[in-house]
Amino acid sequence: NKHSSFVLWFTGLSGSGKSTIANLVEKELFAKGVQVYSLDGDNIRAGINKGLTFSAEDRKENLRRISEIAKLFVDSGSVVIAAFVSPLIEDRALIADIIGADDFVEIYVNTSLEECERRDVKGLYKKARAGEIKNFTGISAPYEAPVNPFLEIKTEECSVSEAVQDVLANINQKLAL
Ligand code: GGZ
Repeated sequence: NKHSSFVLWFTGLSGSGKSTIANLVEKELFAKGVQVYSLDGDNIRAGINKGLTFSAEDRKENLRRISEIAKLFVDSGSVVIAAFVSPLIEDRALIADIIGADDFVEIYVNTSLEECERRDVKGLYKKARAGEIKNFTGISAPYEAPVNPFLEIKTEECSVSEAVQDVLANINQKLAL
């Protein structure tokens, strides 16, 4: 099953739903016979990027390394799914530069801070508010929304499966060689 390769890059706040949507997109693509590989915080920050903090400098390095890895997978013919907060416009420009603008497909998972904090799936916002986590995106560190993403998903206005279908429908053309 031949298809073009590129990086689907999900950016958004902690708890915005990036991983949920990304994981389901991966599953759907795999079922279609697409060679797909996911990079996320769990396999990256626990491994190769162990030791990096959430300072602006370390986030940039985190994202730079991830981009280099993503590029290798693209070179090997995979569609790469990457779900990272990646909060700064400047850092996402670096990511696009490393991967190549044509292969960098930016998906903005737009969930309001209020909603992320209301969900607080991992209890991190509560800790951030209490000052137990510093440099927390949205609370004590910035999140800069993409200005012109390939796709924006407003999770407060659609279901998870609608979000997944939206992504799939929009990359269909890109998949064709
Ligand atoms: C933001 C943090 C922080 C701080 C820990 N700020 O919801 P999660 O838990 O699973 O996703 C967040 C994840 C963010 O890691 P990334 O590698 O995606 O960030 S970046 O792209 O900015 O480098 C959250 C958890 O790690 N987490 N501390 N201070 N998110």
